[in-house]
Amino acid sequence: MENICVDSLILKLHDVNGVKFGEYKLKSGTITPIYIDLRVLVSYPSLMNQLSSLIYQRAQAENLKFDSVCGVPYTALPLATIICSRNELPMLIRRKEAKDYGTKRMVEGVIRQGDTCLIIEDTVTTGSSILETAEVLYKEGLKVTDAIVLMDREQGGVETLGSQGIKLHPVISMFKLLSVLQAGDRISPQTAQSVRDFILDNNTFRPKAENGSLSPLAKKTCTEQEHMLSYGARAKLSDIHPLGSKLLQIMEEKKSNLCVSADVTSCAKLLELADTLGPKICLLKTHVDILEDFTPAFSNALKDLADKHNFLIFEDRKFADIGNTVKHQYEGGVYQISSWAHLVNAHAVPGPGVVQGLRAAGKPLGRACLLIAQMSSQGSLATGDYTQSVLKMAEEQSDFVLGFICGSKISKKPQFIHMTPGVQMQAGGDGLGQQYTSPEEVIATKGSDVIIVGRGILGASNWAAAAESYRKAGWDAYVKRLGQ
Ligand code: 5BU
Repeated sequence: MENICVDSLILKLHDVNGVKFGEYKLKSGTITPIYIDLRVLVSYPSLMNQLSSLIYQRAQAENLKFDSVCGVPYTALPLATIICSRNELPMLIRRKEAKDYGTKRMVEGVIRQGDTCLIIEDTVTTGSSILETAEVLYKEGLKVTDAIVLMDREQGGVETLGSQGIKLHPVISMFKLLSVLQAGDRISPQTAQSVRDFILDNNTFRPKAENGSLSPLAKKTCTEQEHMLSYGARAKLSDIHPLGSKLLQIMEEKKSNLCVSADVTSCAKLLELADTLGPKICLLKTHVDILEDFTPAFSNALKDLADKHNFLIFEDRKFADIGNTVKHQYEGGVYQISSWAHLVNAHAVPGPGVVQGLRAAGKPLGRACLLIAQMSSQGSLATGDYTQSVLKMAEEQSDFVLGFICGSKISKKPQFIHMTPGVQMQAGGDGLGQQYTSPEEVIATKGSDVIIVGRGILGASNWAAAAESYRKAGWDAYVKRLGQ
């Protein structure tokens, strides 16, 4: 199967003006900030071929069963033609107007009653063009169970067609398109946001309240869609913490959502680990107080490795005292944590003062903290209402809190980064309360952003190979989540 990169095709669609931003009037009279016009594709044969392959791959991936293919006239007609020609599939052509002489047929090609026809479309807004084509095919005695659309504007087409018995399979969603164009610096975060708002407010299927705004239920679905933004797009959100932005950029660049928990007891071992695994990770987590031979020189060497391999350092200190005390613990003592750790974490038990104390020492240095909203250990008390209160505390101090330690996504704000410890390829535990979940489950199912792995890697004979398999598993799960 051809290896087609969807992101690069999206950028090409933008290059050829297939996607435009501005103010455009739709058939319905509505002004839209984004206009998708794929009629230009016929002038770009190589792009046309690649997009056709992408559409057909979708049909294969979904294991669709059909006897013929029909493209919605006119733009999808050449796409359907290429697919049928390359894969030797029978095609049907729907006429827009019946001929006023000869056979007066509305559909050209050989029709066998009861056959299933797959519809191909270039862009879907409400799904009405696909329905029109399906009606014509029904009249000829054909069945239509599935349709594939290259670009789904996510304004209710899937739901509308679904309610009529046609399953619509979008190849590129509007949210994916915006996220790639924003990450590629083709559009500003503001433009992307205004298009998202427009799409969400102009969904023909979602119920609207009497005042015309979306119902709370619909809003919930919308913010969930927002969280499906890529790491790169989230890095560019306007009100994200600068360090959160930096971390997300590193993740996107290195294709890594892996944080290694460097739980070793000698400085030399830790530095060796950081140098070996540096290229594979976005974050290195330390427990500085388990080192037997800590010296300030060690922290300088670690900072150099972080610069060399482009990762951030996270000291898993779990501060849990009144603000004044944590400030001293953070910047003073033997370890002077704030001088070398980009990130630290804290329990919310003491109340907001713990963040205030950390902020006093860390903010001038550009640092940030994570709040512990849930723990991976069995019988943890950080659940339910406690977790919700932590979320609230983070929202109120988002100038210094950039995310959470948690088991699954707890905030819908894409600015917050979720990190999950207790990760190993195999489920199970360590006999001392630790409970393990797989990278796939943590990222794709539970919606967290970063996997924190200690013994899963440190216990392997080849650290680099083990780290690579965790990096790949975490990244594959993220790609899967984006495509969902
Ligand atoms: P492991 O070897 O992958 O089990 O190491 C997990 C690391 O994450 C270890 O350093 C713990 O202290 C840390 N951790 C955790 O396991 N669970 C939690 O809820 C928190 C931190 Br918070």
